[in-house]
Amino acid sequence: MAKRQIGVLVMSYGTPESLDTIEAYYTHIRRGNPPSPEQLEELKARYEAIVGGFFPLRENTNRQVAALEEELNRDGGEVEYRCYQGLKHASPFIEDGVEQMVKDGIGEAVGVVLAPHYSSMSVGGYIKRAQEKADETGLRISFVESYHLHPKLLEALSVRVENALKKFEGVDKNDVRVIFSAHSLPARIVEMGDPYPDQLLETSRAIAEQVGITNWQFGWQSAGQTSVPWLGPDILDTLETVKKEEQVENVLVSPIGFVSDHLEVLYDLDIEAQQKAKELGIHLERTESLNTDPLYMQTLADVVRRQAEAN
Ligand code: FEC
Repeated sequence: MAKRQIGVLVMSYGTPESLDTIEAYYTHIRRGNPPSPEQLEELKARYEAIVGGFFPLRENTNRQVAALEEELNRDGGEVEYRCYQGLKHASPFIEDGVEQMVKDGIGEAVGVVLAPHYSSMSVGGYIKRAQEKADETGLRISFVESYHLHPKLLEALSVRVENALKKFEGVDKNDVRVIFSAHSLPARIVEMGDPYPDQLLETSRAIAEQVGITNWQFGWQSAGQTSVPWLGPDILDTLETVKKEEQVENVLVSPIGFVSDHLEVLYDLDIEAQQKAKELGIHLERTESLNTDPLYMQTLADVVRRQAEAN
């Protein structure tokens, strides 16, 4: 008997194909408004700085999607899961992923985003686009909205914090200020009652408990350059405050809002924040990204299976 087939739309941010396509990518992020020449140059310079024009997020997303498909089908059960990529700002776009499933004869699907915390401005946006395309094409789809307290995710993140704390040789773990971080969003999400800030704090608190640390705080990073206020304070200001007001000398940043090595980690933390820390005389380390950590793949597989069963 043929196995029941379930499509999995694995959604992720997307990255340019090459330095030449940064403008089109940036224009898409800005909802069709091209960036000014200065904005474009500034973004190109950031990509050039991380890896000389190689875009790590693309390869990392490919690997994550392949590893998730393997994990989902590992037990050889009655269901065959088929994973499709759907990117927010690059090809294959979210709509392309849905269309491809339908072309391949898939009738039911689950969508999941490679970002554990829900905001109407992040995950909510992915889901809206996928649902619209699914309605248009007749695909039955439901979504995992968040998985920020999944025990396996927490374990993977806690192990990373424990390992990175060992880099501060001779320093007691509670003398290292751990800053859990995530992408900032426009501050109006707070008035909208968006769960994003609370979910991030819940993840931070759970990791701190597992690792047994009390010296931690949360910090926002990578705010956009727009005229509206963004959630803050920004991590660069936080570094300055903790050094000047609390004489903190050792900081570990754990970017729990991201699951992969990409610009916001490799530039905003490893170059920009590191530079700031050097100026301030702070020893700064960062936890490793999840990428294809088996515990992360098991987290995703578990939430996808549960969603499929709930359908
Ligand atoms: O490595 C790469 O090529 C891509 C790295 C990347 C990730 C990422 C994740 C998130 N973003 C989120 C929100 C916003 C909002 C705006 C915005 C703008 C940018 C720009 C770049 C960029 N983001 Fe991003 N984001 C990444 C890259 N992001 C490049 C444009 C230049 C800049 O502002 O730095 C503002 C849009 C606007 O102008 O209106 C809002 C959120 C996440 C985490 C969740 C997720 O992955 O979806 C939230 C990775």
